[in-house]
Amino acid sequence: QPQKEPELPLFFGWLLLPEVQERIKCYTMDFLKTLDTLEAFKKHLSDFTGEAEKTLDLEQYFEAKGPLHCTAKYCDYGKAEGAKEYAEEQVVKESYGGQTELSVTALFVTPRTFGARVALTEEQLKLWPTGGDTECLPPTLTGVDALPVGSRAHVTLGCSASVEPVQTGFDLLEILLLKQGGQEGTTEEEMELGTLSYLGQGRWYLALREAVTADATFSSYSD
Ligand code: ACK
Repeated sequence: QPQKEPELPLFFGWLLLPEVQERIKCYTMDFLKTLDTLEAFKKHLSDFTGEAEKTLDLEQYFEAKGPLHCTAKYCDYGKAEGAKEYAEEQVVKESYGGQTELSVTALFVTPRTFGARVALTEEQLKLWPTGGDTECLPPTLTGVDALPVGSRAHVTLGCSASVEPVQTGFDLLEILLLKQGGQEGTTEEEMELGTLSYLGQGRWYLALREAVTADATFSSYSD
């Protein structure tokens, strides 16, 4: 009788502890509320709405999807390339179920997604898959190789209607490329939480003055 292969999850990643999810949701919703009221944001409102609409409720605009987490390896139940190899890595097995602290260093908003940038530690980067930053990128997103490893690490906080959460990582990479390319925010504004920049086409980036920490468990998730 052949041994049944262990089943692979939708993804491996760092899942925020339930009480931490609540805290992060409140914190990030407060940011959306504030952003909504800024004159600078209102000036570029048509990036998000039709020309006719004069108001927007960002909290309604983004829909939360599933538990808050930072994806390490997307496996798609074994259909994604390298899923099995990743699951078999020693460091993955050893780290599985362990608790760690994620450091959120920025929040970003685009017409498609709302996310939190995560700065992975050296330890956490050992769980970042080879090629994780460039996996399944849209062809328009070029130059990602030049960004530091782990640049794509994020927590999806919400997506607009009919947008899939995989988009959040793309939006973050695009923003980081723009910033690296020297396109500083056309608008920069000091907020209580940090420096807010506008990078055109509805892309907003808030570099937090102080990183927000979030306790998480390295584990896997299946729908
Ligand atoms: O917000 P995320 O990181 O983006 O969390 C979800 C999670 O897997 C479950 O869907 C992420 N995801 C989906 N497709 C991919 C992909 N091709 N490469 C990397 N991450 C992906 C999605």
